[in-house]
Amino acid sequence: MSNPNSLYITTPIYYVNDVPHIGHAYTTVAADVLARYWRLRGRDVFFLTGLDEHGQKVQQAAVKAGIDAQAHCDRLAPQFQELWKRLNISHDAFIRTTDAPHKSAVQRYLQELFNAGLIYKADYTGWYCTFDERFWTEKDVTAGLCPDCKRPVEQLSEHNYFFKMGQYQERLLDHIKQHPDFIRPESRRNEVLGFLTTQTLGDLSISRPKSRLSWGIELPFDKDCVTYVWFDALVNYVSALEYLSKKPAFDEFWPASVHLVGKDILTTHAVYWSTMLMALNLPLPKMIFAHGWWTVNGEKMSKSRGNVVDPHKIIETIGTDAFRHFLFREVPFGQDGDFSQTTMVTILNSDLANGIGNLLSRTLTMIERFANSTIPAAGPPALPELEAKIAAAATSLPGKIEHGFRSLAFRENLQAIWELIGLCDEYIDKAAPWKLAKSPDNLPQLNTVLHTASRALRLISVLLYPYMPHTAGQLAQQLGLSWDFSKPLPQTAYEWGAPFPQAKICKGPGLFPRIETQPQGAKTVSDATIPPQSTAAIPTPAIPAPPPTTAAAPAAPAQITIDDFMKIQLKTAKVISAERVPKSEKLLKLQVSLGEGGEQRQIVAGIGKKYEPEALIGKMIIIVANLKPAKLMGIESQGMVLAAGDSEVRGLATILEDVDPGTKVK
Ligand code: ME8
Repeated sequence: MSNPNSLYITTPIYYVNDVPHIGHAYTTVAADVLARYWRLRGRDVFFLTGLDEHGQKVQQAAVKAGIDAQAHCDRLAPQFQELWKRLNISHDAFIRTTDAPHKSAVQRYLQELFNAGLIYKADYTGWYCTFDERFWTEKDVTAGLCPDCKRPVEQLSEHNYFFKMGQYQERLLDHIKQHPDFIRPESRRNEVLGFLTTQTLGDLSISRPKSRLSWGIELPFDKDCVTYVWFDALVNYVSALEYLSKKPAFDEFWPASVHLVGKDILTTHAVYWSTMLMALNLPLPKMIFAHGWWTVNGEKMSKSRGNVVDPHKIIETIGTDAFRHFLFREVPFGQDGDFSQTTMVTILNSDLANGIGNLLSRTLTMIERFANSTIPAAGPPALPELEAKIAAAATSLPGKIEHGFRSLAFRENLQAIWELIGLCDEYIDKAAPWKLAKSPDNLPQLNTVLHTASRALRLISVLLYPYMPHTAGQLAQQLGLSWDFSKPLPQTAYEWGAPFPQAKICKGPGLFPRIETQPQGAKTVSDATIPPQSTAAIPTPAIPAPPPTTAAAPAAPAQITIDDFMKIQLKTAKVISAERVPKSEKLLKLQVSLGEGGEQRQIVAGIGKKYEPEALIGKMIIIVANLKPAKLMGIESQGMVLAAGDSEVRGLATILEDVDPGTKVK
């Protein structure tokens, strides 16, 4: 790569045998997160994704759909492109292996290897698996089944062309040993090393007779054969640079900085592609990163099981940024992960609704109320120890994140960002700006708290951008910053101590609504799988059930029996967030938690004359937990807060001792 500022990121090119699912989305969003981070840092990024349109799988899918293979590809390609648009994927090029310039490039490389004597013709007999499109040797096959997919194999004999892959075994082994970052993560590197040290690398069959498979690129030296789909597909990484970039890009971007792939296709990349490049005298990519595999509720995702997760349905319910966040928040990149709606909802509620969403909303609400909607300059310390802790965390964070992106530690980066969010929450709780606001003497300290929280949010917005581009934009805009994330940001954006103009804030609606698992709340997550009979059509997104709008329960009689009383379920609940209901003096909208990992609720309570919303956060209150949901000023309330007083609230009911939220009260 001639230009050290250049960076070339690729995803696999996906087979167009069916609609895209969460696995395809995973690799593509990962590449997008990287691309966005480095572009914002000023690197010249080329990000390539696309489609693998030849081969048996695609031909079979076209036959099943009853249409010509090219028509089938043309029908499916927009579905991938549409999903990438919805997922905010910022690829620079989209390759389709049926593009004419790609086909010529493949033929040119084949001819070059043939002329160099690196491709030869021979007879071949072996056990063939149609599904995996590959031959197996006698020792691989047990009971007539493919060792990979366990489908029956058949014995086939045919003329074939072979690429002299075996002769590169030692060179490849040396390359892997000398370049510790070439195959990542370490466990995958060891797998490939283990294979190359214990087994003999054979030559690779790179042709298919047209009589068996016609849907492929014709061999330039034999009109009766097409090339093996992998020889065609892998070449995309270099052919795209020849015709899909705005300027001649081969010298600038090759070798690729990172090929992102799933663990299923590590061998084809680490062994086939590397040896092909050696034969072509081209440098090897700097890194091949094989990430893990998503299962669904512990099971392999497959069409026949009917559990293939449809990204469209998830986006419809929780939104693009929340989905992008979820993909990397829990599962370390490189390891397998299990998709479950419950985990997704728990992560989203705690990280987004109660985490970053709440931090922004409470900070801006206080700036509105106590600082005339302008971020104040910092005054003297309010809580010196916590302020020092925040400053230390925030100062080291950009460096940590950069290191994380170099090693593709997507999850660790999010963890570090959320540590800062947690520190800020703790800071606001302890500094209690709503108390400071009561006396003009405390105004300088109050300003420090508001300033520090805003400064942290500014940094968080930059660092979250690669994962959640839309949210980052909203954060910046609400903080009154005029940042343009489509261009590199100045270094000062990453510096904790950089000047912070006293900007006017622009508070908008909450960033993330809370998600319910049952259809009683604001938003629900419905089944996100693609039905097994799904065709190539874009699945219709699930529409969440509308929340019930039942009126409040009738007034209780003057005297009730113990049985009547036992019908009322009272519970302790912890206030997570609180804000005023617009245009109401009395109503506050509370989000309360009924315990670790447990339920959360929204309650609208008429306590706004007595309490400032900020003063309630973290308080343990008592609620009627089994009251039918009702709407107050158009906002759903899922319960009632117990308070003393008649028409005027005098105080909230609470428990003297320290009990867990969700504890029954009787
Ligand atoms: O293999 N979990 O295409 P493909 C995580 N055309 N990632 C998954 C996944 C899952 N359950 N399922 C799929 C091909 N993926 C070839 C590639 S490249 C020159 C040719 C992702 O449509 C993951 O990136 O089968 C995996 O490697 C890729 O999709 C396979 O896509």
